[in-house]
Amino acid sequence: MIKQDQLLWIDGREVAALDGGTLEVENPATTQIAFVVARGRGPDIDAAVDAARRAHDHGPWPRMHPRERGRILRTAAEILRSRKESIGEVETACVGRPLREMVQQVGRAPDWLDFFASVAETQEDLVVPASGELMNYVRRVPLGVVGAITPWNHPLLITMKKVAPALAAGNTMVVKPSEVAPVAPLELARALVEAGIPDGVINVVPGFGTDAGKALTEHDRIDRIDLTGGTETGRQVAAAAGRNLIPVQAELGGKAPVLIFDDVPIDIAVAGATFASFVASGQSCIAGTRLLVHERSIDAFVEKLVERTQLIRVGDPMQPEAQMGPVVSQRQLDRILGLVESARAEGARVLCGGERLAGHPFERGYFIAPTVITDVHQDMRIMREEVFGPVVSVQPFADEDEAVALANDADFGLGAAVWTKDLTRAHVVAHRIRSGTVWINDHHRIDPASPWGGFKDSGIGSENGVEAFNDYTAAQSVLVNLSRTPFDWFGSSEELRYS
Ligand code: TXE
Repeated sequence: MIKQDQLLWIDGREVAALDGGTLEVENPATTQIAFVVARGRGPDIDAAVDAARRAHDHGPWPRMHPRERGRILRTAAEILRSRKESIGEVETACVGRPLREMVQQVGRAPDWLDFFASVAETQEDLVVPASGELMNYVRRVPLGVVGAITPWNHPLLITMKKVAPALAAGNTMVVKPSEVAPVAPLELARALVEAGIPDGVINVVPGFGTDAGKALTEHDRIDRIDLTGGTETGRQVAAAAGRNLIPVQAELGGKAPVLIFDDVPIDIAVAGATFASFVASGQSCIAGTRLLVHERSIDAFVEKLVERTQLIRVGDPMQPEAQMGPVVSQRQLDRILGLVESARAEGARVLCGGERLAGHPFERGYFIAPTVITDVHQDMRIMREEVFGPVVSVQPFADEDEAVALANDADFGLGAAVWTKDLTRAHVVAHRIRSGTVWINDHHRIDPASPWGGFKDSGIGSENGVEAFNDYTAAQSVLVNLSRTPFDWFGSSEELRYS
């Protein structure tokens, strides 16, 4: 049973905020308070950075053999797996996503610890062909203290995508999870501490972006900052990183196109589209929000899509039959419905949904009926801005070139999907789309081995995979003089000087 009152994790123990402050986490399905969590501010971030700094500069973690680090990370993975039901309930209580999906996602997240433990254990350093009588070997050393700022939409998984590679590479960390859903990241810290991670290696300080987030981002004693969040937050975090001359990795907003060619049977296309669009009430940076459908099949597609969308069972996310829960907050609800209203005002047609659900069991909670919009054009706000809700638009295209042009006509470039039976077209179109990930006849799939990052305004750098692990290290070049001839640069003998 996970406690309803949660503290900060700093230097290997649970502590209250220095000023005793707390924040309340609301259950979006009931609008009741699910958790009261210690609220960190600048001084708590300072304490966490101090602990992480000490653990990095003087502690055993960065110097530990990678297999020893790997053993601790794998133990934490097993602890988390054994708690997937209870942590899944925490996630549902904080974000409202159906329990059956959250338990599955929480059960998957520990794979990141196993994967990056393996990467660290099998990493080989390089010897490079420097000229002269030199041996030049290159060590990969941890960067130091990594700050991570994480969002509410997949609280444990997104935190894990940063924590697993950073720790495996020997860094220490301060994580500032979202004020909306900080509990599962705190449970991640607990599992790592129980697994035997040294004090100060992992510190988790919930708090608001404007104070704790800003304090971490602008801290002059961190060595890298990672963010998953909105694009505006990304600009602020990247600017602060620039001032401190530290690397930044940012995964930001998206507006994923889903290109559906007319060789795909309508039922399969509609099942793929609803999966792309409505999982997690569309609150995912890679949610398929722009359905681009060949003009020959669009009428049949839209008819079936609306029918299917209206059958999605929205309900109490704790109940196993619920397929969709609420959106996360009043703020998000207002924003989503505001964007739907703007689409109506600009001439779009809302074929289903587009409103808050009323009546039993929706008396409380931020439930929105899944929404399908047509008659859109590229200039509408609904087509340009990230909605982050259960809202999808449908647009026709006449041929491959038009489909690609529409897909690429966005400020974002995180995820995209292509649906076709034509093998060549699938690959060619995927290569023409400016986005970090493209699924063919699928959506949403993610793997610790699979690079994950955004082009354009969707971010900087990439998560997952061996390259992401390397980005948590710096190359240290060690050059060894193998010459037996003595030299004296400032000596009188030409021979000795330039040998
Ligand atoms: O995100 P924020 P919000 C998008 C999505 C959503 C919008 C707003 O479109 O509707 O962003 O969501 C911390 N310095 N995404 O308001 O504010 C904040 O405390 C340092 C896409 O929830 O960006 C939280 O921990 N930190 C996205 C984290 O940033 C700051 C996921 C994200 O919150 C800060 C979430 C600051 N100045 C939202 N301001 C995705 N890519 O999946 C905020 N934070």
